[in-house]
Amino acid sequence: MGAMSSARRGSTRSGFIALAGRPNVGKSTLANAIVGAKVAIVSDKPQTTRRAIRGVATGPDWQLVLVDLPGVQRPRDALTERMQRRVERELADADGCLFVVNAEQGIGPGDRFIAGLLSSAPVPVVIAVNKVDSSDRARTAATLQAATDLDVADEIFPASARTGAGVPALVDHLVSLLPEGPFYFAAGQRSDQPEAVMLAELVREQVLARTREEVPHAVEVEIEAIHQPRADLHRIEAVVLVETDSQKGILIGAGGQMIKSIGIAARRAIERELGTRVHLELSVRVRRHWRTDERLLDRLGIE
Ligand SMILES: Nc1nc2c(ncn2[C@@H]2O[C@H](COP(=O)(O)OP(=O)(O)OP(=O)(O)O)[C@@H](O)[C@H]2O)c(=O)[nH]1
Ligand SMILES: [Mg+2]
Repeated sequence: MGAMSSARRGSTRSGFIALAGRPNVGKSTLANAIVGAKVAIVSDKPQTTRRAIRGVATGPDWQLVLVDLPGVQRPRDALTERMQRRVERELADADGCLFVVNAEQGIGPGDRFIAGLLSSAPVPVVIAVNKVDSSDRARTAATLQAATDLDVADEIFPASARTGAGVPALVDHLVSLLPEGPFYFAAGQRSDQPEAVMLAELVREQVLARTREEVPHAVEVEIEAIHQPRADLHRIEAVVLVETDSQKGILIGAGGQMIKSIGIAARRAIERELGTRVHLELSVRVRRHWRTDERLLDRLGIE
């Protein structure tokens, strides 16, 4: 008995919390806010996240692994089907689910669909009513009530991933849901993504910030080479894949202006990430129907 309680005193909590929610509600922004580092790219376009990304937040005696996931939607092609299957697998394996909704937009059919999926989940569900910074009091109060009426969550927290308001209370509660156990990741590690995928995502983020309509969904980025000729320099070759010649034209832009501005912004983001100077060589290649090419999706790590 005495031995057991002394073992407990030194014990740690750790586990996995999966993020669920419609596209664009701020799941990735919230994961970044909780981790305190950029582990997932963010954009104002829906369907930004394509892979399950583990973001790691570590405290003195706890480790919270957030599984950022694609927004839940109706499956359409091989890409979105893979994304949805991944969401279901990750939810089944997690210790809890953080269901994110939009305070200003309120609870709609898409949120009810997800609540239906989660009502049979064998793990505790917590709702974050996000974006309270862009919602007024009355709207936020109405969304909090509508979230309660979904009758799927044990706890509901108002939060702003953008300002950080409400995030500490949410983290405290999520930590309380974790089972006792050793850390899964080294204390300094923030993400499970391979370096090449993280760098490709930083390029894609700059494409998403500059394109509209169908283009953001048609773009994927692949890193073809990473060389480090000197300690303070990386040379990176990246290819932006698109599906049609007209998308290629849009990405190159008049006089090559568009690809140039994507390249400059992506190079800066990559320099911050790697902490060295970077030479980034970007090219744009048409790869028809990449979203239905199972072998390419495998190679891109979308599984
Ligand atoms: N005002 C405000 N905007 C936010 C907040 N959190 C996220 N956003 C914005 O909402 C948009 C979508 O954010 P993401 O984090 O990419 O959303 P997501 O849920 O991960 O989207 P998918 O990956 O497409 O499912 C971006 O423009 C964010 O800057 C917030 O707390 N307040
Ligand atoms: Mg996302």
